[in-house]
Amino acid sequence: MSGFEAYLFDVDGTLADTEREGHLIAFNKAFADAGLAWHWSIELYLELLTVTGGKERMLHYLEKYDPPFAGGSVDLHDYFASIHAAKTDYFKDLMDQGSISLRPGIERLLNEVRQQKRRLAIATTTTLSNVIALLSNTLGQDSIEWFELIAAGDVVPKKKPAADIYHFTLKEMGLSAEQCLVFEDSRNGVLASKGANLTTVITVNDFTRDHDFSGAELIVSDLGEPDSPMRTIGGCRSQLFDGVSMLDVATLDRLR
Ligand code: XBP
Ligand code: MG
Repeated sequence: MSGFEAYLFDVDGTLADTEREGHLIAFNKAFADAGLAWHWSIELYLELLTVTGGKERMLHYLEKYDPPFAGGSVDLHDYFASIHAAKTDYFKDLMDQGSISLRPGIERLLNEVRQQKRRLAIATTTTLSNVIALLSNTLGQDSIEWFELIAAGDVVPKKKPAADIYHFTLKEMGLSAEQCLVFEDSRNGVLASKGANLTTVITVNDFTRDHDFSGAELIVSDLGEPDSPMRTIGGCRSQLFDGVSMLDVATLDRLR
């Protein structure tokens, strides 16, 4: 095959803008339920997002902003697990309410990739049930089967920016890095994908547009739609996309 055999998608910030209207709200609801005076503002959450993984993020927050609690007698691992489970339930509720839609071009590209018999997978730091909730509520229950693999959350020892989740995905799918194309949205994401020597397309969002995406082959506003052109922002091979207003399989194969 001359083009990419497999398309690997990150979830949060890439498939959909899930952080502000999903995860942040869910975290604050779970904190309130636990009687904690922790309320994460958007500004604080922007900083906390540098730490991937909800449980890891909560520990980072405590160690930095509430050291006495962090150093106290509570078994933080179990404590965070219970809060994170509540947060995940709230995230599902928000997805079930239809509060989040897919980013421009995602559904179009997923359908084209399937029509062209290319392989699909997800490689994400988020919890698996969050992925299921997002896909079910945006593309329908059957869409979960579109992805040969949904590599998520704690399935690997080290989360992004470590490359573990991408190495795991390549191994599980029996693919080489050259055969795959990655879609990400953040610095942690591009560090992880490039750590596995994967060709990477970045679609920026409000939370990540100022990140350092060094190493990404292509950086764009989004994937574009016929009636809503994308903007090319940069990337070491962006010159291949001069005049391109929408990313589809044929244009993306230029990166192969
Ligand atoms: C983004 C993350 C996740 C979410 C929260 O994942 O870092 O931790 O912010 O989800 P990605 P959890 O961009 O790799 O999809 O609370 O389930 O971790
Ligand atoms: Mg992301």
